[in-house]
Formats: sequence, structure tokens, C-alpha cells
Amino acid sequence: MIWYKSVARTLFGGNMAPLEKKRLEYRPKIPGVLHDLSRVRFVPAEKTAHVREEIAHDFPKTKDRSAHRLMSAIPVKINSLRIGVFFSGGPAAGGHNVIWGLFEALQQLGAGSCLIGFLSGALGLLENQFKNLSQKAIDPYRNQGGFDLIGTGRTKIETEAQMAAAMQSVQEHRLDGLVVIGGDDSNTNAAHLAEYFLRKGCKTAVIGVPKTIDGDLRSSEIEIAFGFDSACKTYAETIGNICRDAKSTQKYYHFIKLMGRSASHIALECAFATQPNLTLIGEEKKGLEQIVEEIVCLIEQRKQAGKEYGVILIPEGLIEFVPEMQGLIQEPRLLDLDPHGNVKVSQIETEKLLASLVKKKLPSLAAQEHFLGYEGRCCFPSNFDANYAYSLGLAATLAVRDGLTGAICSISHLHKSPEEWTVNASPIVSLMVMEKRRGKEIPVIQKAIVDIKGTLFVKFSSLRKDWEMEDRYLYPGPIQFFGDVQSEPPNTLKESV
Ligand code: FBP
Repeated sequence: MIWYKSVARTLFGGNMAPLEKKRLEYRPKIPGVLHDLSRVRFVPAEKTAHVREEIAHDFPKTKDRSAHRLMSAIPVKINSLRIGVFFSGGPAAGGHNVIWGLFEALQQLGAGSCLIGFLSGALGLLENQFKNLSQKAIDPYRNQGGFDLIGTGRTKIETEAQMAAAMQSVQEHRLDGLVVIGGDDSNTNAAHLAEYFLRKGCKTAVIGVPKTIDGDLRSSEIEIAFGFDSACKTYAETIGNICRDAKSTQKYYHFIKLMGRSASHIALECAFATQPNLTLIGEEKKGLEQIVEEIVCLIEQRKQAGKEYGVILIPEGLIEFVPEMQGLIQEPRLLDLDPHGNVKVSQIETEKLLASLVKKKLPSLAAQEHFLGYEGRCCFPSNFDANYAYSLGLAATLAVRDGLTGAICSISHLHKSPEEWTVNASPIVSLMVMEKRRGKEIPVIQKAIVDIKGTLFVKFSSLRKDWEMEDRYLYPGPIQFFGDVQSEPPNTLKESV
């Protein structure tokens, strides 16, 4: 504890805000199974991972790999490892803790270990732009938000030339492992790299770490990716503040669009955290007219009850479930795709569109539109994400040590205390499906959308009528780093067990 303080003081002096410095002191809580890395090993799990036939065809070298679980056992003796890491896609709070975890696990292995970070995402790997991640480099980033230690990017690795460039970089650095910290598309990249390296006889293992604020990288093993909790808590603070403003001034309807790409997980999580009057969930697949009618009806009913204000949450991915909405928005930029073929939904002003359509029916409506997106990606990680991401970093080093490749690390039982968490690694190919991107069927990790038959959504449906008319707003305030609720997992995890 004392040395953290001295590091902060000597390295940064007055260049850190008080909370930045304070966060350097936090020691992440880890699963019991990670307390002594010299006494655990990834062993094949009882349940074999199922790989779809059409996917297996593209991944002959990695299709038959088993799922693994970290168990008490004496590992194969390895004194040092060389690992490379990069961030991929949008930032998510906790990323720096994954690097810290990787580093500390390597330190425990032995003196000859090294960690290098490729800069600006996969591009750094392709161009061999990197940085040595020493203790001195990592220290100021412990428990801090963002990905700025090494940067990130959305470069897709797809061509044979790109695969070869990636292999050249890992071989030049004699890497035992390459860790890809990313979402669904980035881990799809990782699966392709693992397959290619095996095919070419390259010994570098490729291990994925699940990151994304969107909450859509999930499977039976991956309960949530890191970053979701911190982003939702950040948005929930602002939504709560807006609810209170709405109730205080009683003159506006607030249309709040929330980031989260296709799936509405963030909107659903924030709905539980703040209980606004209406939360649209894309996965309900309502038509545009129905949605507008629903909002109009809400506003009219509330008016009759003397309430001419309210708060409405809109997931940014709504547009993907309401086909008429795409046609209504004329600007060509709105159909821009990212390098992975995803529609850039964060740039589509759905909140403004809906407010204007409602206004056509209710001209006296006083609306305020908001977009909560980028501000949730680089906040300080909540203690939950700080613990989770750090543990994933430790696990990823062990996955390399234990000879896994083409696997994504995950942690289960996240609704319990960290001590009780269990650590797994699943073959990435078992998460993949064929999907049409840019008009072509390609293998990708399936995005998990909100299950409208699932426990969480069913609970939401039973409560939402009450939230419409009664103001049941909750004001969660900023992320809590100290005190009773400092390590609360997201509602999504608590409610879905
Ligand atoms: P990842 O899937 O890479 O984690 O990114 C998530 C996200 O924040 C989405 O919620 C959002 O639609 C998108 O990134 C925005 O991307 P960009 O940073 O390219 O504007």
C-alpha cells in the first residue's frame, strides 16, 4: 500500500487528480483459485465445447479443442514467458487492469518474463509498433479508466498478408502468447490468428479476453464482459440526475439514447438502476408507429395525472430492430459501416428522430435529447470491473502457460464474492456462427441480444407499468469505490441467476 503512494508521488507529483491517486492504492480482489498461481492449472472441463459444422470447416486446427477450467493442480514447470497484448475496439473500463494482471502473473513465473503492448490495436501488431510494458510503465494505470497506455483501434485482420504480418511480429518478439483484449469481432480476429499460427507451425498461443461495454459478448461461460458494469453505472448516475431534474422542474420529457450497439443490455441494466418512465428494448421488435404511439400514450396519460415531464431510455441499437427507421434517416453517413461491417449506430440520432415524431403528434411537447455513450467507456473501473479485469489478466497468462490457444478466458459466478469466482477458458470457435456482413456470409462470434423470455426481461416487464405513471426514479449517484455497495455487481448478473 505504502509503495503505491510513493510511486504516485514520485512519478506524478501533482499531475494526478486526488481520485486518480487514491485509485492506485486499490488492490483488486481475486478468485480463491488465483491466490497461488503455482498450484493451479487449466484442465479440460467435463463438458465438451460444441462447434457448428459450418464453422468447423473453416477452423480445422482449432475446432476440436476442449473447454478448460482452472483447478488446483501442479502446473508444468515454466520459468518465464514472453507475452504480447493489444486492445481492440472501443475502450471499456478495466482494460489497464487486464494488463496489470498479465504483468503480475508473469512476475510470479520468473525473472525472464516479458510483456509488450502493441500500439493502436491490431494495427500495432501488423506494423510491429509496440511498447515494453514494464512495472514503471504500468504503475500509473492501475485501476484507471481508458486504454491510453497502448491505445486501441478497429483494424480487422482478414487477408493472408495481414496474417503473415501478424506472425512476423510475434515471431520477431519470440512470443509464447498473444493476448487480444476485445469484443466479439476482436475475438473473432483472435480465433483466425490462432488457426493461422497453428497452420503455419508458429508456436505463439492466442488468447482472448472478453471486453465490451455493450454486454453482448456472452455465452454459458462468459456471463458478461468487463466494462459493462462501469459504463452502466456511469450512465445510471447521469440518468438519475436527469430524472431528478425532470421531477424538480416538471417541464421536459428527456429522450436519452444509450450506447450499446445492437443489443439493449445497457438500456435494460440502466432501467433497473434508475426506474425511468419508459425504456425501449429493441429486441421486442416493435414497429416505429407502435413505439411512437406508446410514447404519445405515456405522455397523455401522465398529463392527465398532472405530470408533464418524464424520462425515456432508447438503446442505440433500436434502429437495427425497426426497419422503417433506417429508411427515414436520409443522410448517407448514417449507413456507414465499421471495418467489421457493423452499422455505426452510435452516430444515428435516434433520440432526436423519436422526439420529432412524437412532437408531430403532440406539438406542445417540450423535449430534451441526450446521448450517453463515450463518457461511459473510459471512466474509472468500478471495483467490480477492477477485480474482474485484473483476474482475467492473471487467467490469460495462465492460459498461455498451460498451452491453450484459440481460447477466450472467462470467469463465472460473478454475482458472488470474488473469492468464489471460478476461472474458465472456452474455444472461441464454439461461440461462432455464420453471419452476413457486407453481403458475405462469414464466421463471427454471435452477438448475444436481450432474451425477452429471460428472467431479467420478464422481471422488467412486470415492473414497467408501475414506473410509467408513478415516479419510482432511483438516483444511484456516482460509482461507489468505498463503503457498503462498493463492489456491487450489475443488476444484470444479480437478476439473471
Ligand atoms: P466494442 O464492441 O468494440 O466494445 O465497442 C462498443 C461501442 O462502444 C458501441 O457501444 C458503439 O456503438 C461503438 O463502440 C462506437 O464505436 P466508435 O468508437 O468506433 O465510435
